[in-house]
Amino acid sequence: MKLSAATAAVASANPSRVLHALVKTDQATAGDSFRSIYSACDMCFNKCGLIARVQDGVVKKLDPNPFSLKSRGMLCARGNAGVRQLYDPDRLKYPLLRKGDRGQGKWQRLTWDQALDLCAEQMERIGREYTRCGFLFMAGTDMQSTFVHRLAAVYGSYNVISHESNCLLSRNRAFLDTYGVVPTADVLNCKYIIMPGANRFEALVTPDSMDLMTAMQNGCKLVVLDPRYTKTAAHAHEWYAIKPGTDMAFFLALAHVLITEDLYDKEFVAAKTNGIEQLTAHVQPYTPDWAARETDLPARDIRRIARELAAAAPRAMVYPGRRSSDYKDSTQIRRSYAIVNALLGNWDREGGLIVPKKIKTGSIPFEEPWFDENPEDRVDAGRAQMMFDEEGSFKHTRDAVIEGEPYPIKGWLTYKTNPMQTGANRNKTMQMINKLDFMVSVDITMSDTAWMADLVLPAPSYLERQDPISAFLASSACSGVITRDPIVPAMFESRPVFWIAKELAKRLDLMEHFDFTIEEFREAQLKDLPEVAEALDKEGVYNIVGPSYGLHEGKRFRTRSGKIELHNARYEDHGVDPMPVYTPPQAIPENQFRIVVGRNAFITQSASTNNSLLWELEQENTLWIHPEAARRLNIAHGEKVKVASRAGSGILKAEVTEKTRPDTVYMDTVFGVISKGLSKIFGQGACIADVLEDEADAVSGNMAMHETMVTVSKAA
Ligand SMILES: Nc1nc2c(c(=O)[nH]1)N[C@H]1C(S)=C(S)[C@@H](COP(=O)(O)OP(=O)(O)OC[C@H]3O[C@@H](n4cnc5c(=O)[nH]c(N)nc54)[C@H](O)[C@@H]3O)O[C@H]1N2
Ligand SMILES: Nc1nc2c(c(=O)[nH]1)N[C@H]1C(S)=C(S)[C@@H](COP(=O)(O)OP(=O)(O)OC[C@H]3O[C@@H](n4cnc5c(=O)[nH]c(N)nc54)[C@H](O)[C@@H]3O)O[C@H]1N2
Ligand code: SF4
Ligand SMILES: [Mo]
Repeated sequence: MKLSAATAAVASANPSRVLHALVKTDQATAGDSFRSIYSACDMCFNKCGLIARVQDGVVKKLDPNPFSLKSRGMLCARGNAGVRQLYDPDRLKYPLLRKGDRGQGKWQRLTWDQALDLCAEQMERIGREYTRCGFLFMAGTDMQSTFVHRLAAVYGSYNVISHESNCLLSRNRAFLDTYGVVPTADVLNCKYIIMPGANRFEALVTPDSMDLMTAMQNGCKLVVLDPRYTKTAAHAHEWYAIKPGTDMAFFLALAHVLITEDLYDKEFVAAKTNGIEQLTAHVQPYTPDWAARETDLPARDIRRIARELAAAAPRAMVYPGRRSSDYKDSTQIRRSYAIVNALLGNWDREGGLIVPKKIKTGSIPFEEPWFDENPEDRVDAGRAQMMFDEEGSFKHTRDAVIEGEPYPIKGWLTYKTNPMQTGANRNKTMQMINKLDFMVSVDITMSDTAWMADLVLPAPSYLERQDPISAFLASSACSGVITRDPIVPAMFESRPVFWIAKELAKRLDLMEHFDFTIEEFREAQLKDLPEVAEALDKEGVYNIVGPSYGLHEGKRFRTRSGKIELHNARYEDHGVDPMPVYTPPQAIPENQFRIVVGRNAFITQSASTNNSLLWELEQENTLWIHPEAARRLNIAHGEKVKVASRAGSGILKAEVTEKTRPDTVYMDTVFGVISKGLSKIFGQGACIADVLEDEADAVSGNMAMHETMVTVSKAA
């Protein structure tokens, strides 16, 4: 805090000199064995800039890198706790082979040669017996995931999944199909933000989380829609505990008011959008009074908010949000956000939706070999109306593997992803795994997914790795480039996935595609970018400065009509409604609840509850239940309850709280682990993936995790 205050106070006088002095202060006083080394945090996907303070080869502390405009001198609680991820006694130390039944936890230590030979043999055999597409690759978000994708491509499988179909694909689908590109939000310069189903003060996204604070200090109004009273709701000017699954009704009603009261940006809409006539007719029935009945928001507030938004436009927005793995019609829900934004005319304007510049890095190209015997398409093809080919769908792939249709999948490699906790319906993930001949998992700890694998390979943490260069997009003139060099050497026998992929390629006769070092890869990436290389060296980050709005002026939108698609004719070709049509969410049966997913500021998805520093903040999860509901069920605060759905059940303590609607319950992720390798949290709380049913967004195939109804009862 002191550092950032001092930084802010003096940076304007002579930014560079002052910051360099701050970065180096400790080094001057601490002696020769002390080093300050730049890196990028990896406790979540934000890649905040950091400086590691190292004494005698030991990482003592992680500080924010004040040069990083994206993270603005911030390193959150999880970022600070990264030291304990590095020195976690639960780290995987050497390759392990399963002995005994799956999930029994009996392992045999292997040498790397034994482990890689076995893995390559299985890949070769499965490729031969089931075609190359019989092997599935799944990599989480990481700067080295590109090498897993490369291995899959040269091996010859197009069955590759990223984490995105459990995260934000339907949001991307909706905005891409409206604007031809997925924009970011210029939160910093905005004056009126509606934030539906996003939680920027707990689910941190840099710079948006910090920019929202600054914008609010500068007078920006924040309206939050969330069935839960989150920290973001607590700081908002207005919070509405909207009925889950009804946001589209609210936004269609906003569009109704903006159009019928002539409040929308007519000049902008005439020049840049397609389909205002159709939209005008379409939203006629969607009145605020109608929406009030659907959403539980008062009609007069819906009208007032529409008028206030219009008055603040174009510095007014519906925040596009992040995770959209929630409903079966999430693409259409997010389309309704995109359409209201278009009516406000905030596109490419200060305080609106923007598309910042991104640095184009080079690469070492490769050619994908052709395998005649491979099937026509991905295994999940055709299971959603408009799936992204490169991302696929975890939900649909898992179904396909269980069914063995349209063809069998028998091998699975997971890297830095933990679907046993993050894929809804854990029973189905187990069924999927039981269909496989061979599963290999690359992780830093014995995650629940690694626990189920045949072969577990230990990876170094982000503080021990050399990564490629990564160009990232962020809003408000702070996109940039960052990289990682090892702060300390890789511990134990851990090896980066680049090395693993290369060793497998060697054994599979594919070495021509991996004949380079990471240094050479980085050189290729930065070949035409000497200024980036220099900035990374001097300041640990390259920031793109200058305004990030007004960049699209005069350009054609990359959509069929060349304009913003209020009405999307391409959707009709795919059997998708060209404008969002509201269907009420399934009714909650009597004495049941809807369960929703969310985050707090000190847990990252499935990856940080066992961290000894963060564990001090939360040692088990609880079930949030409203006092009215608890009274009806005779459940006391702190009492153990059973939460059960058609998918499965869990037992955990009740947290009786007004922070959730009477018809909605909630629990944090990553407890109720099955892995005994996670020693701090094993045996604590319950696993929400056990309870969540696995519906999918019809258009994108994104997992839909908020469609589950549960019963809650006293645990026997
Ligand atoms: N601390 C922390 N920060 C993170 C992450 C993390 O794990 N931990 N993960 C990062 C990642 S990968 C992502 S994708 C982002 C996620 O960022 P967000 O999408 O902002 O985060 P979630 O917590 O998933 O927010 C969803 C919110 O929607 C609410 N909700 C549920 N149903 C409805 C509904 O029908 N309508 C409305 N209006 N609201 C609803 C939930 O109660 C929840 O509070 O966060 C990123 N930042
Ligand atoms: N129940 C539930 N499900 C969810 C969500 C939720 O909040 N709750 N959120 C959804 C969202 S938005 C997302 S983005 C996805 C994310 O889901 P995943 O892609 O599964 O990502 P994480 O949960 O972060 O899991 C990361 C895994 O990588 C390991 N790991 C961490 N660092 C390293 C490393 O440096 N190297 C290697 N090899 N492994 C490492 C961790 O131990 C962990 O097992 O989950 C989705 N599913
Ligand atoms: S938000 Fe926190 S955990 Fe995520 S990268 Fe930034 S500092 Fe690390
Ligand atoms: Mo995510």
